[in-house]
Amino acid sequence: PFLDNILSHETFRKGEATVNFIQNTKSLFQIQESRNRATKLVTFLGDIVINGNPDVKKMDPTKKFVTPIVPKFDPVGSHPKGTKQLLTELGPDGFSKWLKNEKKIHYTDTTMRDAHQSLLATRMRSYDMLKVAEGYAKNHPEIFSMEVWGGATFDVCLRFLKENPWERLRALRKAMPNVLLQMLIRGSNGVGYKAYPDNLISKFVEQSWKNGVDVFRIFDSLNWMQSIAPCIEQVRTKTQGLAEGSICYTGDILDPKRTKYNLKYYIQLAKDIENAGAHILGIKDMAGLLKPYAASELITALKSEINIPIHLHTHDTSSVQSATYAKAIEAGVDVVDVALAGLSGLTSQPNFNAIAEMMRFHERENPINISKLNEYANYWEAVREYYYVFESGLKAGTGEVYQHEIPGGQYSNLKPQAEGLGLADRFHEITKMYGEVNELFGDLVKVTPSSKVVGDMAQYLVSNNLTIQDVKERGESLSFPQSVVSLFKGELGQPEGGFPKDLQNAILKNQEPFTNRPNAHLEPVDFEAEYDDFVKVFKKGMGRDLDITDFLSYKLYPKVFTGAYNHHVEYGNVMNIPTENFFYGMKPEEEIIIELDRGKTLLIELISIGEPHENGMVTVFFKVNGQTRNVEIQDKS
Ligand code: 3PY
Ligand code: ZN
Repeated sequence: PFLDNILSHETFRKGEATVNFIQNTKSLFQIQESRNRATKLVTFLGDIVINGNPDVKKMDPTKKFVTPIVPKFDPVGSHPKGTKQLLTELGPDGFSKWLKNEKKIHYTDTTMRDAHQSLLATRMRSYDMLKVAEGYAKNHPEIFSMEVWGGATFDVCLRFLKENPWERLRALRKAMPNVLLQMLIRGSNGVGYKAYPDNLISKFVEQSWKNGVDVFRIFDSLNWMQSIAPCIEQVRTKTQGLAEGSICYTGDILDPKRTKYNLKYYIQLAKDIENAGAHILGIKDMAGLLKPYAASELITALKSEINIPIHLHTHDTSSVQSATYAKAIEAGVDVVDVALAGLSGLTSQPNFNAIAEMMRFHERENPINISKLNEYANYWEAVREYYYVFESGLKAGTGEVYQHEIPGGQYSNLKPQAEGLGLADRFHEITKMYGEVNELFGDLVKVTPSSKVVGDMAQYLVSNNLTIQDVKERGESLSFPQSVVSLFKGELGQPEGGFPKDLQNAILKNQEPFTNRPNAHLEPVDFEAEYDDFVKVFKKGMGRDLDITDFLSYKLYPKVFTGAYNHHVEYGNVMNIPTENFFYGMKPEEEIIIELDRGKTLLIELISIGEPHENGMVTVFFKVNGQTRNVEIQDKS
């Protein structure tokens, strides 16, 4: 094994080992640990070969993949200076002023967060991001920010991908030290679906900054300032990053009949956000409802009413959102969110490559190397195929979005959820019901987590063959989904105009709602005592020291964290397994390379699969760095 460690070491393989190579390379001596890690990984692969990945419900055995081509970059030279260095130089307030004075249009690239959240049910693995992160940051230092973290990615990393989201963040930070890294945070709901204690969110913000986040896009799912303002304050006091307080856009300001969310409402909210100390105003059009001419009005009005730069986010569900960007850019918006072509459009963001082309020769052009940008788009197009089982099936833009108002990030999740409930062929009934439930609830802002509640209610009604009329007539006798009860109790905060009273009484039965901050009802976390207990319980199986970020994952998602931990104990760190093999296993005689640590790789070959034994166990034969390694796998079929 010692020789094996030497022979497989990158330095040795490249012929770069000098006299002191053995003496200076500690990892060569970690024989037992490497062996254990290798055994765990082949056990994982063996399990996928025999039982499949539990996250993959239905696959196409004839599916073929092409190898994604990583665009060329200089691996040795340093990263050109970018917005990250500018933030360090100017500080957050100075940076905000600089951005406001910029004439050029700026771009946030959402490929590594919202794009795959909205097209592929958030399943993009770090492996595929890290292959291109360094090169992308070196080739495109003019990008304003990379949205890489937060939203649903935190939960999905742990729950389905069995990755540590903090490890992803740190790795991306290292690969992209020159551009701002951005995250999405749901105000008091953090990266979860409910309110958390203030001191937990505060610690989470601080650690997010320490581990790599620069731009915090902060929103509340009901546009409630009492959830947005404390989070802006936490970013201002605990970090040197940028607080991007955000309006969630819903409805249609051009429709004279929809008076609740009108231009006046948004201007007031923007002023409140500016007054709360935001460095940037975000406009988060999560469902893609901001039509081009509405964008002209909204951005023009906001530009004259507030003094901080404006950052616009949309989803192209209807397919007209590039026109929205054109109008917003004319009206003076400072930054727009785009996704690389291969992962753009429909429920994702508008196409970066096409928008960059659209802006060529315009007075606000921000020159970008478009041919290189196209190479990256092609990379993502090929990578996307690995995730075909998570596609939502939407093939063309839909005008129905203006009726149901489903956020892009929810749309791609609603379909598998409906399938899980046996309602696949009633999907359009669900989307229609979603719009009707929204009306019943008094026209809410719908974005995580309020959107999930509306979705839960729509699915509940459709699956029980109930109508809105049934709820109105005999709501008292129905037992509503837990998330609906919690919303009407005030656990996600207060909506504009309050909840419809009769409905609230019918849903809550005898429970009393509250109208102050949900956090006021939550005990603060006792970090000192709880952290020590956490370490005692979880340290043993991790094979590394635990830190505060692990504890935060645990506090935000106790069950999900525990599941990921158990997976880690059994299979080790699966982050570096190639995506094709992670989801679909290996074929006999296939050889793959997995990097354990920098410079330490495993060459794994699947030799053959044995016949099942009587006890249901199957022997899977592998070769690891040339040596035979067999694992016994329980056949769960
Ligand atoms: C999230 O909260 O995850 C969103 O992307 C909302 O649009
Ligand atoms: Zn979004």
